[in-house]
Amino acid sequence: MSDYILYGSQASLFTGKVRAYMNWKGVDFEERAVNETIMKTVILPHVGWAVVPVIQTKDGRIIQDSWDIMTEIEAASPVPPLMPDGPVQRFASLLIQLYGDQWLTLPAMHYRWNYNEEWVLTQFGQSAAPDAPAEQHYSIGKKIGERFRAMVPMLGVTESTIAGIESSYEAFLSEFSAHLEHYDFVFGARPSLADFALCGPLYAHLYRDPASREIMERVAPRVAQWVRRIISAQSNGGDTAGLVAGDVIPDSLFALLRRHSAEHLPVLEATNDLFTAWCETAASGDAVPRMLGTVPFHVDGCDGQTIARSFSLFRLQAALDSLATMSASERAQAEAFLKDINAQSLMSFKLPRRLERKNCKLCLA
Ligand SMILES: N[C@@H](CCC(=O)N[C@@H](CS)C(=O)NCC(=O)O)C(=O)O
Repeated sequence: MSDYILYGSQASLFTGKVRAYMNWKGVDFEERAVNETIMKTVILPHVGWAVVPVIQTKDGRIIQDSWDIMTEIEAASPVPPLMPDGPVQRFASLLIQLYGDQWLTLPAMHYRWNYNEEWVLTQFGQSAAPDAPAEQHYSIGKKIGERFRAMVPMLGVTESTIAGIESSYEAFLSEFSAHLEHYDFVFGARPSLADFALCGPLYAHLYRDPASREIMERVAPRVAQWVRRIISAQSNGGDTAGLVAGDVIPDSLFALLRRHSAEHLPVLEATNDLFTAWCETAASGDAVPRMLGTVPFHVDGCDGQTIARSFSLFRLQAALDSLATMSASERAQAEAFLKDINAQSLMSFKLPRRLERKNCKLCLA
């Protein structure tokens, strides 16, 4: 038996993130495509809702959440490390994880559902019921896909924001491409967390879905090459190639990180205000709602409303925690970096209460 079973699906953003990481890490795992039986016998009883990716360890533990999965595997097999050694690069990695997991989901969902719907529904059907006749795959997939499709307007992808989401995504592609002129990966010559976090949306949706791949290949062929590089990266037990020395954040990353700050920080601040109001009547241990309401957002000249996701604050908390453990000189270096990416407000960003995960649910600590 393998050390890990990865339950996921080819079309899943977060499975794409975890699979690329596990391949690079070289852990012994077997991937199983989630079908109704796995959903009923493994995922629903242990996790509580229909979600992937999930891993099962050799001793039978079930773990959900891509970052928890990575943390588990890092503890069991620390070499080569997923995280950079330098505290500022580690902090920046967690910010980029916030970007990949919680904000690039807008273009990822927009292009999937507005350009690739029929294709992806057939994929869902094939993956969940490979033995069903081919002509049934679309209708099987349609049932599975309905709730994901319903997320698109909730995320704020509407007639009034699509132009901004598309121009921002294309600008992001150009900015990442400019970085990749100098480096093979986000922080240098080998992959680290930031690459795997970007791989979720950029591979599983924006490269793999055919109409989206055409856009990526046309606008930023270098990003498509990076996608192929990250999904096939193998550390062979000891990726010795280096990250940028001196704990420096390459300035070729600033343009895309400034984009993230401009678009996502106001959403995070507004989400934190809703969380603060919710906390007023909540007690320690209470489950935090996945959606706290809706908040305004602005993207390349377009205005919309997006759901305020408590999980975004949880990912932000991980980055703020890493900032909090820095020495004074490291903090000064982090502050200079945050100034460069117009995110200096993060130096004093405070969640009203700590968030933690218990039994796969977000709770008040
Ligand atoms: N925070 C989770 C998010 C996982 C997630 O959103 N997975 C998607 C598929 S890529 C899903 O199953 N969503 C269903 C849901 O969240 O209800 C992680 O990082 O693993």
